[in-house]
Amino acid sequence: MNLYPSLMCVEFQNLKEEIENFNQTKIAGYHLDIMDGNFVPNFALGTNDILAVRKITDKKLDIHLMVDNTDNQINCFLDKGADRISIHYESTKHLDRTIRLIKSKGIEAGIALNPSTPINVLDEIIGVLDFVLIMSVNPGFASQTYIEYSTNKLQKLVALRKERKLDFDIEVDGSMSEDRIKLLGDIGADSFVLGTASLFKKKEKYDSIINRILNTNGVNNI
Ligand code: S6P
Ligand code: MG
Repeated sequence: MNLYPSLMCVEFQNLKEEIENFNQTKIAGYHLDIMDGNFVPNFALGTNDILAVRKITDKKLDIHLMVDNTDNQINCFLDKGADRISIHYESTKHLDRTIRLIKSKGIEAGIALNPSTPINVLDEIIGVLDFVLIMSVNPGFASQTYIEYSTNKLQKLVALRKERKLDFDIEVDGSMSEDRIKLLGDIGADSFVLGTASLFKKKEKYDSIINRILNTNGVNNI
């Protein structure tokens, strides 16, 4: 199980301190939401933010691009220290080309799906992907309500992975409470974005929350 706190939810005046704190925990890395004000009705993070975070952690950087016309924008993100980049199915005309370009740089490549986008749009390209990101809220904002049909969508994706004998990682992003992580982890999701639902609205230390999530989900190397 891989946990990625969303840096969009961190108080930015404390960013360095927060990352130094998270660096001591068993998270897999950081989730960075890049928003352009077009693909989603909000702005968040940019290329310099990725560079800055890269300087203060060795953990993975999981970049979630919510920008229009990813084919044209992708070059801005290939040399910033990302370990994983997801691009939205709905954002681009040439998914295959852009996914292969990301992979050619040694970066894990994933496709993110908006809640209403069915998984069958991945039918042809699925074998090329390192991961699929299921959005369980409409992208653009933290602190939203979980969209219930995302659970069924995850079940379909897990079944497809089994049927095709593939091993891509499945990440879920949006309103991931501790209970929901358990439920979705049992179904077969591997990676989870931690935001207000699981981490930032709690008064507890991050380390305790992260250890509890890993423990509850049978990850015993803590
Ligand atoms: C939303 C973004 C997400 C949020 C995350 C926050 O557009 O892609 O990564 O940062 O969902 O978590 P929560 O628990 O507040 O939904
Ligand atoms: Mg995200």
